[in-house]
Amino acid sequence: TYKAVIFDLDGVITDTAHYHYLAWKKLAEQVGVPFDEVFNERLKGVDRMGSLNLILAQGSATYTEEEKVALATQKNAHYQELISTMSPADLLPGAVEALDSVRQAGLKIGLASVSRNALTVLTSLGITDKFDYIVDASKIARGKPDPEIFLTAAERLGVKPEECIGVEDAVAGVQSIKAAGMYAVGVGDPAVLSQADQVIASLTAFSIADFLN
Ligand code: B16
Ligand code: MG
Repeated sequence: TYKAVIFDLDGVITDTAHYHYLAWKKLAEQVGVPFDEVFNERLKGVDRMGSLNLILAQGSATYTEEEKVALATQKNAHYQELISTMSPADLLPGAVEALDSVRQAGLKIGLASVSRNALTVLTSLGITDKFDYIVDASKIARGKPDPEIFLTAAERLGVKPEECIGVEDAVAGVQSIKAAGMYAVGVGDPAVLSQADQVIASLTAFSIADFLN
């Protein structure tokens, strides 16, 4: 029996994934490395410094730790500018309905986002109080694909990993859910998210009834 659903934020509940893409693209152009939507898939669900390292590895230049922190800070400033006008209108189709249906079915709801901007985004979307527990980057040591973030959410919700359903749009995120021993619902392209137990195109197709017995 499933007792909780743990949602990713970026790319599942709202399309900040696109804003991350735009901010990284600007940075990639600035440092002169190639960057496109295909490469961007590899950054989804990966934390800020991890993403920067993947981008810089596309070029031959080397950077000091200090220079890297400056670049990451610059990307984040641009990202924050892009998300500053977000509102409930930026909720992806089916997101609120999915959260409310899980609540109605009596299951707990967790959030597992490696974004340090997660709380700001949730506040702008007006959905912070829909979650029983929120795990963001400040609460964990290892990002996705490590299972730590999903395992922490389960533990704080008071449920076992095998009683959880994880919902993710990123390859690294699906890997994190599976490594945690949970059922993985992928949101997006089945070819990209082949490691998920089930793939849906968007949360409008999420049906908690399928998991109840
Ligand atoms: P920040 P999620 C992740 O959020 C994004 O998918 C990923 O692209 C981003 O680099 C990461 O957050 C860090 O975000 O720079 O705001 O700390 O998908 O786990 O909700
Ligand atoms: Mg995501």
